[in-house]
Amino acid sequence: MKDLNTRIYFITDSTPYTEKEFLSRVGSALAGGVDLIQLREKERTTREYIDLAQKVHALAKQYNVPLIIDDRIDVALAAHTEGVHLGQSDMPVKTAREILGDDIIIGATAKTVEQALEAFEQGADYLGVGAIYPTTTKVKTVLTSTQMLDKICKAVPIPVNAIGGLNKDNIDVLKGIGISGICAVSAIMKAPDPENAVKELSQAVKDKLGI
Ligand code: TZP
Ligand code: MG
Repeated sequence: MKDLNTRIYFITDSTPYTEKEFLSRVGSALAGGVDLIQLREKERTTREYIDLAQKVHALAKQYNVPLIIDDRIDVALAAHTEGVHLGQSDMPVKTAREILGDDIIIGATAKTVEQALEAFEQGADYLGVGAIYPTTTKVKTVLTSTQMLDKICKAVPIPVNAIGGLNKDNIDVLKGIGISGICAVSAIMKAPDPENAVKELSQAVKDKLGI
């Protein structure tokens, strides 16, 4: 199993920003101390996705933060990023692992214990589970209960992160569940000051969840 810190996992959304503003916000979040970052692009061409991945990777490297690419193993390979995140309709974890080898981080989305076990058995390094709350971020998802999150944490030995509508003021519901961290898009991306938002979120995770 990899030595992977998923405590504050920042997932980006570049849609409302110019590239300059987006990269500035990503840099600010990195300065705030995120542990893991995911570039999540749904509309860009392959070439644009690779180009942005290279730019975000250069930033993330300055902070020694691994960069995960959403959905696309070709983009992850092209930009030499540390990992890839695969949803239930993306390439199967098993296939991605065969192509990418053992060293690249592969994350997977799971909403049931069966999906969690399958992803783990196929070689996933961490799981994202949610949405815990309704989200304003563009995503095809359904709500996942904290009971299911708890069951998934107990079923697999790899890090499990909660995702969906999470912010510093509403994470109490996760208390006592064996998550390794939380994923956040809006709470960081849309904050007036992403650096400060990460610091506050990190403090809340420590105070309220003890992780
Ligand atoms: N998967 C489940 S919810 C979600 C994803 C990608 C979006 C989370 O975004 P936010 O803004 O933190 O609610
Ligand atoms: Mg996906």
